Amino acid sequence: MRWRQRWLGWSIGAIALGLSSCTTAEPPTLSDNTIPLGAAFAQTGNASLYGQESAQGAQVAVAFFNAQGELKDYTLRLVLQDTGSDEAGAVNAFQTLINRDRVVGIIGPTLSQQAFSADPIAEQAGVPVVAASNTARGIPQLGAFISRVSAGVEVVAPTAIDAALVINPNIRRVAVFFAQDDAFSRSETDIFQQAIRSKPNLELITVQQTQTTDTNFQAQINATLSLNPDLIVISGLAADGGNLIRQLRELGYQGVILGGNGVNTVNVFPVCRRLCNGVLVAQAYNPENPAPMNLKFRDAFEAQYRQLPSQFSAQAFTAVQVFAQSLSKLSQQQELGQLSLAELRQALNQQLLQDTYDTPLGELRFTPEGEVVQRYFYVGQIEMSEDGQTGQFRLVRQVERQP
Ligand code: 1QQ
Repeated sequence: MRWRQRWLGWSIGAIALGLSSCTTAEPPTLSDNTIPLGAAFAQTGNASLYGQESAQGAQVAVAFFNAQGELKDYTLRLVLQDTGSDEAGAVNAFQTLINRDRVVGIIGPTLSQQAFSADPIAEQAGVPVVAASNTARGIPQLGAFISRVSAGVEVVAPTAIDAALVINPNIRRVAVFFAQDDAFSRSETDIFQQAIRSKPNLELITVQQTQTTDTNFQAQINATLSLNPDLIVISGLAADGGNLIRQLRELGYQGVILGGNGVNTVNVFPVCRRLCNGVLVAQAYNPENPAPMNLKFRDAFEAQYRQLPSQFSAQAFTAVQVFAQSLSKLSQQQELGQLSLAELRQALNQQLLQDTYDTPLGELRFTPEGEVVQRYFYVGQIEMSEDGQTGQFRLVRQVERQP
């Protein structure tokens, strides 16, 4: 009797062990021949002014590459998680995508300020991240799994200072504003300030600090206008940047205004309206780029949204393209579903860093570190309608970067 009980106990224990090893076993890497690709973009808060444009570009891309049969037996599925506009939201979105949604890679997050917190989590987990809107210095250097298709401030910003001088060769006195609570803005202002100092004819007359949460800039503007600037250079995000532009004009400034990547969205138009008119903006995308993939992208985007795509949509499309084409190449070498998820993520990261891509941004490739190598950059100028209700970026300059 006693033995029998003991045997029963052992068997139950063995069954329990068996069951528990069943429940902890890895689920299949890909179910239903669907490949989940993560997108971590701000859909709420201040940064959603960029994140919504990014999400639109990524959605258009997934539909486009699926329709094209890029992945043959597989379908790409975009899993979008809202990062909100702060670091904690981005960390959460990354954790959910990595552990619950079991994505093969992540596009995002929206802000560089978020990337410095969230990217180390993906790096630790061995999940490839392709940033589509992070332009601060140091993003690709966050790890072997981190790369970007959004060209950095060091290549985009100096072009814009040159353009301002072409438009008005009489510029001498330059004032700089930057949002000191944002990693991208701090990084971009460093580059702008270096570019200004490198021009013998320019004098940097003041550097004013703001916050991305500020709505009133009167004190800094009054201090600046008393110094008679010919050019004001702004590094901030869309809402604060747009308000600053509006208040500069309202307080009587008539000189040239140059904005960085933070004001590179049509979503600043409702903030400064007619007063956005004439602002110069450094850009990494030109909707008129004749690259074949840009024509396809524009068609697909316009069919869905009835407007021209912005840089943030184009860069998000490009990030999806990088993943889709790399997965396609990998699947020609091996059966993707037979790899463990960790192996697939690792192989995908290696593959994507090797290829060259014909994208809406033109031809792209990566350095071994994951920094994007892109050939053309642009300076746009905001052109608003008389009533200030609609606007566009008009191309004023294209610059080819020496390889
Ligand atoms: C960054 C940026 C922002 C202005 C747009 C998302 O470039 O945070 O890196």
